[in-house]
Amino acid sequence: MQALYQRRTTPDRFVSPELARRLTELTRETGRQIGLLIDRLGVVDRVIVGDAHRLFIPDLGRSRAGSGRFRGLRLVHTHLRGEGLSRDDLTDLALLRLDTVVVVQTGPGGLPGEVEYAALVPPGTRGGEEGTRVERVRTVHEWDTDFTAFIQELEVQFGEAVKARDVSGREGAVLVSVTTRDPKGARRSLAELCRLAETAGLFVADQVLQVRKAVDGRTLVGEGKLRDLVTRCMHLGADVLIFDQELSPSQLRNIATETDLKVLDRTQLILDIFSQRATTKEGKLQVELAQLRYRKPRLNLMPTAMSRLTGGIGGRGPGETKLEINRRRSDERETRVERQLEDIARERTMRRDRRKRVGLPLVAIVGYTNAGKSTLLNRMTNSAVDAEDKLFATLDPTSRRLRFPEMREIILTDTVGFIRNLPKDLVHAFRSTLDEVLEADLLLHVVNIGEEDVGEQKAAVDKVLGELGAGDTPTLLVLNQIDRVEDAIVQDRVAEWGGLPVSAQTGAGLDALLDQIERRLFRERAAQAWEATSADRDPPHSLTDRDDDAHLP
Ligand SMILES: Nc1nc2c(ncn2[C@@H]2O[C@H](COP(=O)(O)OP(=O)(O)OP(=O)(O)O)[C@@H](O)[C@H]2O)c(=O)[nH]1
Ligand SMILES: [Mg+2]
Repeated sequence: MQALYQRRTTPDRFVSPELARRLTELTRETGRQIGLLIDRLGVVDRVIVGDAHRLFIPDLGRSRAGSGRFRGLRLVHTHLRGEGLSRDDLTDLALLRLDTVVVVQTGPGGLPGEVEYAALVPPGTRGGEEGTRVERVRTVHEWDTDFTAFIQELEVQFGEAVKARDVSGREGAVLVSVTTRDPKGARRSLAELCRLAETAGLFVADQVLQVRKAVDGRTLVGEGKLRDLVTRCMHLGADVLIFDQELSPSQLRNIATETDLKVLDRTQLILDIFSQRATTKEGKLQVELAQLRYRKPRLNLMPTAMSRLTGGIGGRGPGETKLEINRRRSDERETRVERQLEDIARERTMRRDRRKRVGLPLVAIVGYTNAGKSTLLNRMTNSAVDAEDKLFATLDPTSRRLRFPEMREIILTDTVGFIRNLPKDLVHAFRSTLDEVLEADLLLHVVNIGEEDVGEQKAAVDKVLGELGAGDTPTLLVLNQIDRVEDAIVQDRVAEWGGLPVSAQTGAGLDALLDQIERRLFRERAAQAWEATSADRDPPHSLTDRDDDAHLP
């Protein structure tokens, strides 16, 4: 067996007849399958001895030879009982991206018999089923296909298929969602994941939704699906696999190790977007804190899976975070970032207290990402805050004064958008920013009624508000983007939820909204104050009578 390492085959044969014969002889002697991994030069890279039924390929490490999508290794192995290429063979072919898998039957007297081989082929190839083509040859002696030409042609075909799909040069990703329940909800969530991926600068090559009876604890999707995903990624030139579900550290490691792809989950994707978006010092620190916390339980478990992430999607950090950092350094950094954030939060509190002393009511605009919060702030205060058709366009809160008649004023604050399944670490890290929401006297909850799943979006926002402890803050529901839908739909929504229909874009309905805000903040309060104070027999205290010259940052 050891001597097999010294053997080689000419590069232009899949396997030379002499080598094949040596393998079948040894198989006959030992009663075991024997396999060789052979590189492109025809040199034996590894000898693998299996049992009578199967062969276990050892971990080949993560380095892929050459620049192509193939590993640059082919597997040639023997079968004992006349069975053809097995499911395991095809799995190895796809998961390990082998150049080809060759099975040589051990014939009577230990002579090489019939040969079967399989290779991955680009989609749409004739005779290629599920992206794999299987061929049969009567004996190795008759087999004169030129291997070098064969693999070169395949690589060219793959290259062309990939180029035809992605002209943008962005990193390609395949999105995956696994659900045991309502596929409709999962589909919508997947569509949102698609927008998130594009926002992060990825090219979405494909989306896969799998409905299963139960999710696989080890790799979320089953073995067969995983193989299918790898083949798909290879076909599409995608290097990234993104799951809509949160992956446990061990699932992340298992999938990354088995597929040799960059693997992310929804949380990581959102973190990546935030780290690209963060511009202020506070924003950057908050994202870094969230990343540190997300990675902490994953640091020890997954040196390999994480090292795949250095650079590009999922590997970005706004601060000095490097993925290689060890746990101790990570803890130290976390403490330091927390302290810096506390300092900033203190300043923010002081600013807010000052505003409070001046007596200006705080109104915070909250809502699902891309609902139109910034557009509304701009429209109401005549400002030019960045408002775009992008998820998470706003990260840092912006405050503007808004003046009502009779010298009444408020501070209106635009905040970071929410999303369903908002990562817990992110909510915590953004705590000080979200304090704006907690301190508000009134919330404007903006929903986009043009969205099909506006109900779910609204519920997701209510849920986060509850978690933040702002569930009891007086709230005005703002049904935005009425210019995009039929009147009847607007009427239905109003009947169901109440709220004020507006269009932040056209300005329709804003007068009524302003009137409501004023009523809620001044008239109703004044009335309450009047009741309270008259009970105490004190003269009423006007809420509008404030020091307007007070300095506001
Ligand atoms: N047709 C229409 N489009 C609107 C309206 N309000 C906002 N938009 C558009 O919706 C997109 C998102 O608006 P933004 O104001 O950035 O939304 P946001 O809630 O601040 O989003 P994030 O900060 O990313 O969470 C932009 O392209 C706006 O032009 C509206 O009333 N009608
Ligand atoms: Mg915004």
